[in-house]
Amino acid sequence: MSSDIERWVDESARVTTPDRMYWCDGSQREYDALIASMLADKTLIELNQSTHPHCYLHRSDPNDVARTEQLTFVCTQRKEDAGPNNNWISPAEGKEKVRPLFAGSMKGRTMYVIPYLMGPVGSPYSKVGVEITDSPYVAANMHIMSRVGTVALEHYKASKEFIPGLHSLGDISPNRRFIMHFPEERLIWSIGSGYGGNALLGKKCFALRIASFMARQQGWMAEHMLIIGLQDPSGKVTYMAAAFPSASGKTNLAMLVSTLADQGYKVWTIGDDIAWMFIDREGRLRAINPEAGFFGVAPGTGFSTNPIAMETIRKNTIYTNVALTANHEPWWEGIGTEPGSGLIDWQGRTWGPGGAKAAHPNSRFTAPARQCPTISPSWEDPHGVVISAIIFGSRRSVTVPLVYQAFSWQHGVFMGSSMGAETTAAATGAVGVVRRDPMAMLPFCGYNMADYFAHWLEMGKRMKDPPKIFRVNWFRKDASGKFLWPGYGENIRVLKWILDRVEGRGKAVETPLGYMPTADAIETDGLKIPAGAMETLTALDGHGWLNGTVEMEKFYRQFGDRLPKEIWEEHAALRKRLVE
Ligand code: GTP
Ligand code: SPV
Ligand code: MN
Repeated sequence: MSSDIERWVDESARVTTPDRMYWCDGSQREYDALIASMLADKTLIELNQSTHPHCYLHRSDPNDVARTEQLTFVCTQRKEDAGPNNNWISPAEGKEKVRPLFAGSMKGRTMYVIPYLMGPVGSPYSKVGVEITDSPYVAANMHIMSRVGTVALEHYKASKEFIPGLHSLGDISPNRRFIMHFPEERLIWSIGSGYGGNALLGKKCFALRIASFMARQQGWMAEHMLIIGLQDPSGKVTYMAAAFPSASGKTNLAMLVSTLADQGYKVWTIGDDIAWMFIDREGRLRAINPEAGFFGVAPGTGFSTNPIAMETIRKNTIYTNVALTANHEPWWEGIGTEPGSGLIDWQGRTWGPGGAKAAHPNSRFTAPARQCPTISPSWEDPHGVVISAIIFGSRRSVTVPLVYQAFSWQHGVFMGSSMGAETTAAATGAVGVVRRDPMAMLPFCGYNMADYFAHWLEMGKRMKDPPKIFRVNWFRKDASGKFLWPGYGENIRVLKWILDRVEGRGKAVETPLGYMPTADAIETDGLKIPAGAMETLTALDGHGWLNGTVEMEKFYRQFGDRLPKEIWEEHAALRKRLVE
């Protein structure tokens, strides 16, 4: 055991004063013991073991059901380095503010020390974290989401580097909740929440906020992206990475069941939330999925929308804040079955039709990635996969067309940086409000986004043949609020066009926004879609876009002189193309 890790663990124990300390080894026996202890103290409810073997339900505190962006801080020495996109407080003040909350916070509890590896075993791209937590729920989730225990310590022996993350439930009060990042010393402190991205520190805190900071220093990328392999009729697989904001379709796209399967198009899953990407010796962009599991949105996941996810979460899955049927099976809105009578809602109350939602809109499942029927044979390849296309997508009921392609890497970076998105239930706060969410990283970029855009531009220059960049929008609505595009498995039609473009075949017209598919370029055979929908989905809303450029300008102005001039150039060029 390394003295560095031990020293930090001892120091943390002195502050938090747990009754017991337990070092996780990552074994199945350890996982089973964690589950047994949580069943005993009712942190978990056993689900129907014949329909859902080794599946459990956790109900979190009703005040603790989503990431809390307003309580999340990036503590750099200088405020400008955190940028206008982050809440900032100096490292010294941040620690002063939060340290008292950790004092004695683990009294009466067990401290779990969780060494974990982000990325495939044996990969030069993988990195080690150690999370200290007093939540057995977090420990069990980390078992699924990362590679815990001996594998991580083995990697540490070689790399000599680990990212420490101290987590305590505290008293789960939003008034005493802080998710603190100290990127300059690569440290995470999180207190007062047991939920997902607030508490599973390997995920958003390390693999995105701290990792994005490291990635800029070291010349790689840490992105809020799914990774898929698209297999064509010849059997060739082309890899793509796609950034969508939280609760906007990454897991679904990552597990897409192709409606063009009879033509030979199929999607392989590599990751559903985070991509770490590196330039290899040949100048290509390679991606790994640092995670080992899926922490996916339950509502809307159903047998018709995402059968692959449904298959993945049939066993060995922890459900959080879903509803419970009389038969002790998990249930949520959009699962595709009737709940029957005697449904219990996510807060443990009897539910009646017409009432509030039975499952929390941000209820989730935690499931091992290896259980996914479409998991790619390359998903744990230590060298990662070569990325040929990067896709940006978000929820936009109006204005943004179904798909278009950037003219160049630089134009693509501008496209990603200017992306607007309607907010979702994955974070607390209003839902459905349009905000700028560059590269779907607004809540996750551990430094000034002006520098992040500059880093993207720089990465493009270092690649030999950078991936082609695309924008998609599955979420256009008609006047009555219905989705115009069927989405889900039908998104394969858009991926096919993207593949065609990557291979230089796809037909496109040049528009002010970028290259858009010609009327016949997207396969519509067998597609059920309202009359005129395709026209709306591929039309150019010049007026809407001009208004959009005003919003973009407001957003960009916050960065002052730090914004790369290329972004302003692209912004001006878009305006010019729109008014011509
Ligand atoms: P995070 O885990 O929060 O990062 O979310 P995500 O980006 O992985 O989103 P996910 O795939 O879980 O989808 C979130 C919600 O969007 C679910 O309710 C889905 O049913 C819905 N959704 C996903 N894809 C589509 C689509 O193509 N069309 C429509 N209309 N809804 C979709
Ligand atoms: C997201 O909100 O983007 C998620 C869920 O993937 S969480 O782990 O809570 O961040
Ligand atoms: Mn996410």
